[in-house]
Amino acid sequence: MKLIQNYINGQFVRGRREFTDVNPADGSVIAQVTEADQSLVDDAVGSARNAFQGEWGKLGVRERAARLHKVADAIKARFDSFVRAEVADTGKPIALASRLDIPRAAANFRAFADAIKMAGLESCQTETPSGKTALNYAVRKPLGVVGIITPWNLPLLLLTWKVAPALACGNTVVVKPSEETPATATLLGEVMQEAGIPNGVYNVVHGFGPDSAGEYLTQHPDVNAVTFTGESRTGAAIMKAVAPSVKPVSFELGGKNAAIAFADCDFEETVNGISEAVFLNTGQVCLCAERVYVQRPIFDRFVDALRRKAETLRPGDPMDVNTDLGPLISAQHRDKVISYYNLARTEGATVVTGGGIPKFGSVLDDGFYIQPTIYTGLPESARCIKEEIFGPVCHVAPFDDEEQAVAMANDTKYGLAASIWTTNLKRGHRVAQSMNVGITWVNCWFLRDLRTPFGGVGLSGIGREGGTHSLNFYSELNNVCVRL
Ligand code: NAD
Ligand code: 6OH
Repeated sequence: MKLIQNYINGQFVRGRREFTDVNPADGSVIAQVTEADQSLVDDAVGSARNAFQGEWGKLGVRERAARLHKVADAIKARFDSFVRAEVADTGKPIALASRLDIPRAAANFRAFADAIKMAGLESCQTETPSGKTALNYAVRKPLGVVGIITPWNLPLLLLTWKVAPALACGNTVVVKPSEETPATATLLGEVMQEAGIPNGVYNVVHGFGPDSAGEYLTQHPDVNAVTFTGESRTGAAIMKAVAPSVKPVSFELGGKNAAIAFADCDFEETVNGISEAVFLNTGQVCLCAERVYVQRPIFDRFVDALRRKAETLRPGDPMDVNTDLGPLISAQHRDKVISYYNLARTEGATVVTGGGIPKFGSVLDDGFYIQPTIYTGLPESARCIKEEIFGPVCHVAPFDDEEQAVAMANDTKYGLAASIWTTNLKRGHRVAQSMNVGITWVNCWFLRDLRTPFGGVGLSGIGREGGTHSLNFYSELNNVCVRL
C-alpha cells in the first residue's frame, strides 16, 4: 500500500498515526496517509523559519522568480503524474483535471513570479504646510512563515494559488492540504526539490482540522500569517485560533452564487454557460451557481433546455475522457447533499430532473455519485435557497424586472460570485455593478485573469487575492520617509 508522508525540511517524514485516502469513484483505498502530530507541525514550522532566515530569505527577486518558473516547468514535466494523482483523490474527470487543475497550478507559479518581478514601489513626493519636503516610498518585505490550509475541490489549483505568491514574496510556507486529497501537495514537494527550492521553504503536514495538523498550524505562535480556503464555518474557527497571536488572515470561503438570465440573453450561450456554472466538477466549485434567476418570458423554455443539458451530462469513470461528471468527494459529503435533495422536497420543490443516485451496475456503484438535479418552485426563504449545498444542483426561479432580480440575487449572507446573462451592454454593466459580491461575470463564468482581485464579501471571505492583492497580503510594507 502506498504511503503518503509529511514533507518537512526536504525529507519525507512519517507520523505516528495514519488515515486512509479513498478514491471517491469506487470507494477503494488509494493510500495510507501519515498524520502530523503537534511535534511534527513544530518541526515543519521550525524548518520553515530556518529556511526563511537562510538562503531563501536572502535570494533576490530575480532569482526567486526564476526558481518559481522552474517549479512551473517541473509541474509540466510531470503533468501526467499530477493529473492521475488529482483524479484518483478527487474523482474529477480526467479531461477537467487536464484542462483546468494542473495547467492552472503551473500558471499560478508563472503569474506570481512575473508579478513580483514587475511590481514597483508605492511612493509619493511630500510637501508639508510648513514647507518641508520629503520622499516617501514603501518597501515590500516578506511576512516570514505562512500557514496555508486548503480544501479538496480543486486541491493543487487552490494550494498553488497561495503557495506561489507567498514564495514569490520571499516567505516560506507550511501547507495543510485537505485530508481528502493529500496526494498532489506531496508530489509538489518532489517538484520543489527538482526546481532548486531550498529545503524548508515548502513543507507539507497532513491531517485534519480540530485537534490535528490544521489547528496546530493555525495556533502556532511562530506562524506569521494564515491563508485559508474552505467552508465559512471553518473560517470562523480559524479566526478564533489566530486571535491570541493577532495573525493576518486571508479567507476564501463558501458561496451561494446567483446566475441571472435576462430575456434578451443569447439563449443557447446562456443555457450552456449556466449549465457549466451549475455542474462543473459535480458542482463542487465555490463559484458554482446554486440559484438561477430567469426572466419570466423565457423561464419555461430555459428550465426545459437546462434539464435537457443536465440529462446529457455523462456520469462515469473519471479516467474515461468522455466522462462529464465524477462522484462527490466522500460518502459523508454525499449524505449531506442527499439530505438537501430530501429537504428540497419537504420545502415544496418541484423536481425538474435528478434528485437521486445513479446506478451503473459496476464498481462505480461503490463510489459517491449523485444525479445532477434541478428544482423549481421553492420560496426564496427556503433553506435550500439560503444554504450552500456544494453539489450538482440548482434552483431556478422566475423574475419580472431588473430590480427584482438584483434584490433576489443579493438576498444572501454569502457574497462570492455572480453571473449576468444579457445582450444589453448597459444592463450588463449596471446589474454587474449592483451585485453584492467579490466577482461578477457578464456572459461568462469562471473566466480567470490571475491579476484580478479574487475573494468574497460577507460569509464568503475576508480580503482579496490575485495579482497585487496577493503581493500585498503576502508581504508587509515598510514606508520610508526621507527628508529632502
Ligand atoms: P473545510 O472548511 O471543511 O476544510 C478546508 C480545510 O480546512 C481542510 O484542509 C481541513 O482539514 C481544514 N480544517 C477544518 N477544520 C479546521 C480547523 N478547525 N482548523 C484548521 N483547519 C481546519 O472545507 P472543504 O469541505 O474542504 O471545502 C469545501 C468548502 O470550501 C466549500 O464551502 C467551498 O465553498 C469552499 N471553497 C471556497 C473557495 C473560495 O475561493 N472562496 C474555493 C474552494 C472552496
Ligand atoms: C473555488 O472552488 C474556486 C476558486 C478558484 C480560484 O481561487 C481561482 O483562483 O481561480
